[in-house]
Amino acid sequence: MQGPVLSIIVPTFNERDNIPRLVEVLDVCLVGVEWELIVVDDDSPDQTAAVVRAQACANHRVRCLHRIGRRGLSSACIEGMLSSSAPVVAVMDGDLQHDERLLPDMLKALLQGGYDIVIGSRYMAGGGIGEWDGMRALTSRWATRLSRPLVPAGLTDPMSGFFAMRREVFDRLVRRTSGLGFKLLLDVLASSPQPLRFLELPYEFRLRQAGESKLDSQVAWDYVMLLLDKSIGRFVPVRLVTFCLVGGSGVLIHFSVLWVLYRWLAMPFAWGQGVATVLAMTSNFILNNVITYRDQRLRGWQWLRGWLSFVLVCSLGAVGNVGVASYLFTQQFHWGLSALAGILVGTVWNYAVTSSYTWSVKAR
Ligand SMILES: Nc1nc2c(ncn2[C@@H]2O[C@H](COP(=O)(O)OP(=O)(O)O)[C@@H](O)[C@H]2O)c(=O)[nH]1
Ligand SMILES: [Mg+2]
Repeated sequence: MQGPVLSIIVPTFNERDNIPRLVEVLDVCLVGVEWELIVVDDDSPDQTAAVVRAQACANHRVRCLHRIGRRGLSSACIEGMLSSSAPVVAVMDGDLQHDERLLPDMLKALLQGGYDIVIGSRYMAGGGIGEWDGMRALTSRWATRLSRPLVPAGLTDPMSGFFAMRREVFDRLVRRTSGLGFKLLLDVLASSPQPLRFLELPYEFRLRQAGESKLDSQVAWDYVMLLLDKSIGRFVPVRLVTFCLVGGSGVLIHFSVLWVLYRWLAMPFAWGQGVATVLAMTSNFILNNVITYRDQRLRGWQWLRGWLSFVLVCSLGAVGNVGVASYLFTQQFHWGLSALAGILVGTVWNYAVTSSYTWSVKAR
């Protein structure tokens, strides 16, 4: 029996009530096509994965990729695509908001050649955003505007979550993707070594069938990180940039605390300096936990363990900082330059070590 020609990758988080209907509509619109549905579920508490597996028992076209301890729409889709062998891969939401009837046309356009990627567009003639409220429509328009420098000219909907592409195109760019957040299409377009030849097909964004949207402030933050990664990420890791900004805020906190304790309350300098150091480190840890490493935020006991390791690592960083600066100073370097070199070494150490010990960032 021939393998699938079209793999439809559907990321899910708490979509159990949408799955049976999703399989039904795909079955209807893809008659005559060798297709498969790969649902990538991030261990949804509502047992979406179990519902998908139950469907898979009755339908050989369905399978489930169950990820544990992970979250993220884009990375889920990327891993789903990597698990498929079909010459065409499509990405679609699991809540039936995307119009599956576009899939046959997407497949046809890609198999005939001439296009690398076919995108379902809500913003071209014939498409629509359905019943979004004013705020959501405005946010989407702004997000689209921000993405302009990173996507091919003429594209109407770079924020679309519904698209299909040829597998070899995906294989060429997958190692360059950021895999951050919600906007995989933007990631794909900006990661391609050559501009992708695209076709857009209009569709009307439908109302969610069951369950709730997962769009929240985290998604907005992930989007900012994706834009930064795609623009300056080639030169410097985005996390390092936010880590340094947080470090800058720590210096302000340090001086404010020291001012209060030493100048106002007349505490001995060494004591004031010690308290200021611990408070600044704690504030840096809290901010890095919610900003730099938001996608793997530590909570509960993990938070305490993380704080301890952060303070330990940064204390060693401070020793290195002072050591390097003092050494350079004895070698007749300018005092400012020596201090700067010390800060640089300390920061890079803190960043590198806390990224693997405090937050243990995965390879991608
Ligand atoms: N695997 C996975 N899927 C997700 C995650 N967040 C959202 N999704 C799925 O991505 C699709 C789009 O999400 P949705 O909340 O509907 O976004 P909206 O349509 O922009 O409101 C849905 O199928 C969600 O279940 C996630 O962290 N992991
Ligand atoms: Mg949705």
